[in-house]
Amino acid sequence: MLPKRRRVRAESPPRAGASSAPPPVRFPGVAIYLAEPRMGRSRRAFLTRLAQSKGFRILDTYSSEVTHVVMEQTSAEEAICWQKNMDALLPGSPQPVLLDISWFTESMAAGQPVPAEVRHHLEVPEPRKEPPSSVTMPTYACQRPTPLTHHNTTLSEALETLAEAAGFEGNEGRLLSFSRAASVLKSLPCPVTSLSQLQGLPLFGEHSSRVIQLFTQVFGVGVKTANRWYQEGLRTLDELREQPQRLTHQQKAGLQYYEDLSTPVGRADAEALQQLVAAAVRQTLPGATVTLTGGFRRGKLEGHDVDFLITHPEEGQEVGLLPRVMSQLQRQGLVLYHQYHRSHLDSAHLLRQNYTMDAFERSFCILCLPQPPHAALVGGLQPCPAWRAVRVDLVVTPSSQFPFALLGWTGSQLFERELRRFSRQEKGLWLNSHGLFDPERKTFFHATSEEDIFRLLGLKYLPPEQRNA
Ligand code: DCP
Ligand code: MG
Repeated sequence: MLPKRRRVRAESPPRAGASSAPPPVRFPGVAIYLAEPRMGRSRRAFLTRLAQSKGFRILDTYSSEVTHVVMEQTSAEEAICWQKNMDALLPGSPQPVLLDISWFTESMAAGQPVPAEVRHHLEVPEPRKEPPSSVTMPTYACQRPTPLTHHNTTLSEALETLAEAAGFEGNEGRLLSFSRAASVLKSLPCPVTSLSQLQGLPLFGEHSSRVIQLFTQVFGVGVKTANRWYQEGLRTLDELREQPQRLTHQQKAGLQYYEDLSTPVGRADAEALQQLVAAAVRQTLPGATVTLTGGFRRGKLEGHDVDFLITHPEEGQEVGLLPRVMSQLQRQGLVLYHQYHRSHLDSAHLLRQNYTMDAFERSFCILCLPQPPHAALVGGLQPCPAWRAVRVDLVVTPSSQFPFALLGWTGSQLFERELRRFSRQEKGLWLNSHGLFDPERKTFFHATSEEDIFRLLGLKYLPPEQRNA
């Protein structure tokens, strides 16, 4: 996950402008990495120059070449934790010895590497007994658990911001690299302790990306449209409101309910919506079921919308269901906006690989969710709002495709991408929200659960809470 830029820098001498190159390496079998957490950058630079002057090879970046890691004022536990993270970032690399600074100073005094004795070692024996699988990081996010709460929130959020910025610049490659790097951090068993591991990441933050970001927060506005508006001189949402002729129906609704739609939806609201939708669905077609998917199924407490999957155990019963459900919700006064997409369930769609949308019957809507009166505010000065607007996606699937749709709509988005990439590259199979296809035999696989699909792909089952890649 370390960016190229940092690797390049690592090859330059430790002090820019140093007048002479370091003396030749006298001990080619020893490559030392000075781990920074407790050392500080200037001391590390000083020790680097000292060691180089004596013919030691010091690596500025941690890599598979490192044979000796030296730490200062670091406990054995911290050292092991650091090592686990490094192993996860460089899976399969040989393990260097973890040594206290005393080994380094004695070696400097001796003018050569002294034998590493027990008193120099930082390792504690227990973690060494763990099976190797606990410290390796499989390549694909679908091969490793990614919990919702993890040890590296600050760093993963920073990387996700960079991913988002790359997305705004239209740079899909960088967006994916940053998203994958953030996801690796989420899977690490311990916190990353040295920020220097993330040095060299390009920064952003120009005015244009902020405005474009603001516009894309309006429901129905993508990066291209936001960018065009910026080029045309628009800068604020009020300026947009003054130009309704520019806006589609969807964008008008997005602006009208902007405040509510930019306020996260809580789990209680998602559950209340499930009740409303399930009642409308049952009333329209007895026996039909409504499943909460998306981030809430992965255990998130908040989301930008609420995603539901609707099906009926008897295949075919679900056809044409959604318009009737929408009419029912409309009669109850719950629909503020909706956009209906009829199903395109023909085989050509089922085989499409790089689709951005699946072919299910679907409704993008903004629903009006009645809010329970807030006890603390009753009789108070502030009237509590009687309702709030919520973005809701309703998707209908035939029961034979339900497990694939459930897997596809549970996310996270990166997890889905990785799952499809894994299927294609490692198994030669095409996966989407409709099915799993073998292009050689030209056959679809049958599955009755998500577990079946993981099995068909040769993957260990990961429950939704571990798909927060
Ligand atoms: N999905 C996908 N590809 C898309 C759109 C959606 O794979 N182009 C899947 C993955 C998502 C899920 O559908 O996790 C739901 O989409 P959301 O955009 O609602 O994402 P989340 O529910 O995960 O996030 P949030 O909590 O912000 O709603
Ligand atoms: Mg969602």
